[in-house]
Amino acid sequence: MNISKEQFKDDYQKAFTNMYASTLEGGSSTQQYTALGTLLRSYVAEYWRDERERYIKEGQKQVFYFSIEFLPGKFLENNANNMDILDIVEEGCKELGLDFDEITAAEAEPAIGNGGLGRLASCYMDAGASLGYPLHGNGIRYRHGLFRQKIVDGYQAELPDNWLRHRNAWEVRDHKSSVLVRFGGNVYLDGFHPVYEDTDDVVAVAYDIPMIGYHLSTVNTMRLWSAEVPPEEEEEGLASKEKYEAVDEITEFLYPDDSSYEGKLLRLKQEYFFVSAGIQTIMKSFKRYQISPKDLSEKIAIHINDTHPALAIPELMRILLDEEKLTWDQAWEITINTCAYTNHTVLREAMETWRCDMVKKLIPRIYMIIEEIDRRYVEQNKPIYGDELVQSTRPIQDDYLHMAHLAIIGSHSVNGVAGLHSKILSEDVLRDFSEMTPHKFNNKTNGISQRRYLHVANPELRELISECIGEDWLTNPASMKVLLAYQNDQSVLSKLADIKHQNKEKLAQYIKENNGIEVNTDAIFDVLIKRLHAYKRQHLQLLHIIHLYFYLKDNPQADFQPRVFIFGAKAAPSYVFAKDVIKVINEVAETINNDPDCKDKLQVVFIENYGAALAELIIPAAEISEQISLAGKEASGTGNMKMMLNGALTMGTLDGANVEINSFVGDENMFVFGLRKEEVDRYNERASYNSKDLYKSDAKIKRVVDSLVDGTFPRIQIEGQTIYDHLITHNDEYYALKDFHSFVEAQEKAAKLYKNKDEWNKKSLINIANSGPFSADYAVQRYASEIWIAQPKAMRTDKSIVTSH
Ligand code: 475
Repeated sequence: MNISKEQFKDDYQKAFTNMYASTLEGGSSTQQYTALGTLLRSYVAEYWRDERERYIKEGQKQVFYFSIEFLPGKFLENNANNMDILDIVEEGCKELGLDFDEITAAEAEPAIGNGGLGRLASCYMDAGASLGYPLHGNGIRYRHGLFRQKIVDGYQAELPDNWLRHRNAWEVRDHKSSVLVRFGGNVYLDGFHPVYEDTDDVVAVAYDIPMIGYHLSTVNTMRLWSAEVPPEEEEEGLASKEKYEAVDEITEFLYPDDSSYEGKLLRLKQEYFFVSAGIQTIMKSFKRYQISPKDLSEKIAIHINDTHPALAIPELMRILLDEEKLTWDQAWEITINTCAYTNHTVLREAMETWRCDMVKKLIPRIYMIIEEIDRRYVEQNKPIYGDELVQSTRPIQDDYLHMAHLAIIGSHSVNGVAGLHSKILSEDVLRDFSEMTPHKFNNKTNGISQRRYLHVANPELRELISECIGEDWLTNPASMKVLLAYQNDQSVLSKLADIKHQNKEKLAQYIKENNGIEVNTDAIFDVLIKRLHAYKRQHLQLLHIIHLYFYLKDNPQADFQPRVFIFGAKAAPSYVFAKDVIKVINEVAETINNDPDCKDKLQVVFIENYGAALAELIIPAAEISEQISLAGKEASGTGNMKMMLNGALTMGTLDGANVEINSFVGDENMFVFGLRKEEVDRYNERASYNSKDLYKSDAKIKRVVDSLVDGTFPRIQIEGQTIYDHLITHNDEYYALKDFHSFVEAQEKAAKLYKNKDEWNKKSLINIANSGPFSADYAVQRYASEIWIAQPKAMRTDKSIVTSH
């Protein structure tokens, strides 16, 4: 958008005074942020409204991305960047005597997602709007996001995250779009008409956040629902204290489990709540514009992000049957053609199943419909596919509802999130389904926002790339490949190294302030940031660090490549192994960081409260990107793409999207180690891996593992035993010991390479140049053209929008 700096400054001062009846300079940084966010939102408000109306007027197909989690990260800088006014805002603030960094720091991060799944949804929102697709989010406005992590005595402590304390400058409460969601009670059919008795009603209130595309291509909506007591009940004094509490609870907090699942009633309530609100709203708007429900699948697509929103399928059926009075067959065909499902994990513990009696009691009409889906599924498919296949794939089995089965049966598309993952789905985890309906199965490798993770997070690198290859790559990331022409250009490589060094300095400053550790910024910054989970194998890195520590103790004079190991990870509060790994990392860090033999050579830092905001500080400083899950377990990973984009070299197994990264950059530009997926399968099939034997016969491994329990790290308590037991007593489920030597070797190779700065920088540049295909823009285009069958709008050529300012 076009706005002068003077105009902006004037607007900002006025906006502040309107809001707080005081002067901008005297405000707190939180107030300054809130006024600024509100002002920027007001700049796009009319355009946002116009775009919503245009979508309806033009009858363009709309896509609704249903996700129980989003992880948008902070909005301010990203939105200003997409509005092309980041410079003006930054300079304007400076001229007004304000500290822009403090203002951005004051923004509370909406931690309404756990990790990869939620962040992916937000990258897709950004890409959708940037490309001009009508792609809207539908989710939950949790009043408390994921807990804040504090490290106390080396242990993780969980504190509440009250991110809405100072209100959210970007959201608009739209109470007129409220809908009623019904729980409980009795339902019976009067003919074909359902009669509800004694239901417990909840109002879903919409909070809309603008999703602002790059160069303001379009503004879409992320709609988050909040639960409230129905106003009628309130006005007539019918709502008890218990009712208020029960309603409040629905959107009170986000379940803090990543890639795992617990069959809690409240979670099921959350799932139906946001799905029902979203589907009802979509259908209502159709009625308003007199679109026939029979045309539904030509006008909208509903995307089911993992199984959590799979109740969208029976909810859509409910409305088509009970309210639109379609026949079952008509409704079912429309539903399948409208819905598509993405799977994000193959871990057994993450597969949702619900006890049928629970579903029946909470949402009786929906359960009736699911039973009918199940009955017809068996009836229609048994004669074609035989009993065995049908029994293994039906939604209801042994009194449990299998959400993935429901999602697959009720969708026209099922996709995994990286090549290997999609292959595992169709050949193994979901093989029976893919045998029956192979046409539904496809792959959509994940993508990331290069705008957030490069343009905004690493502006110096963005500049350098543009200096070299012009600006085309900003909207056409694949053309970053042109950078390859500079792989031997010493001046470019040395600028690249300088930028990395500056980013390391910035991170080092943060570490100094928050951890009290002065890290050596000439050392390799080796980064492992992601949720803590045994399959992601943070404990393998821990074993590696202990190995290096022993090496340094044994050889204090050795020529050792200095390294700073950086961890960031939250553990689910009830996940004992994960929490114990955090404690042990912190205690190993304590010992190593205080040992003079390790000074400036080996340092270990655990950054507290890792999340979307900190990622933007850490990723630009990363030199080694650790992606060390056991092959076959990590569906895709997206941190791997973000760090590659910022010039880190991947240290990885051939898992998830590492496989694709490897196919782009080749073995010589990353460090591949560890068992291949087929090898893991073979060990598992034959049960031929015995970690205890390996431990006993391998002195190096034994020494490292023993150090967890023998007092080498004096402040480790029982937590060392937990890891020891996992590795030795319980046979090392994720093959950390089996992969240990291969990992150490790859790490030695990296250390050696780092000594040759030119070579390292060249490989870093090659990684950046090859990261274009991982842009979320391409991923969204593939979803749009192959699954949603949706078109982007014709792009405007001018970049101005009209505001009343
Ligand atoms: C994968 N979360 C990454 C990322 O596709 C992948 C599951 C159950 C309950 C709560 N959260 C979950 C996930 O399964 C999840 O985050 N999966 C992740 O999705 C995006 O890149 O490999 O682990």
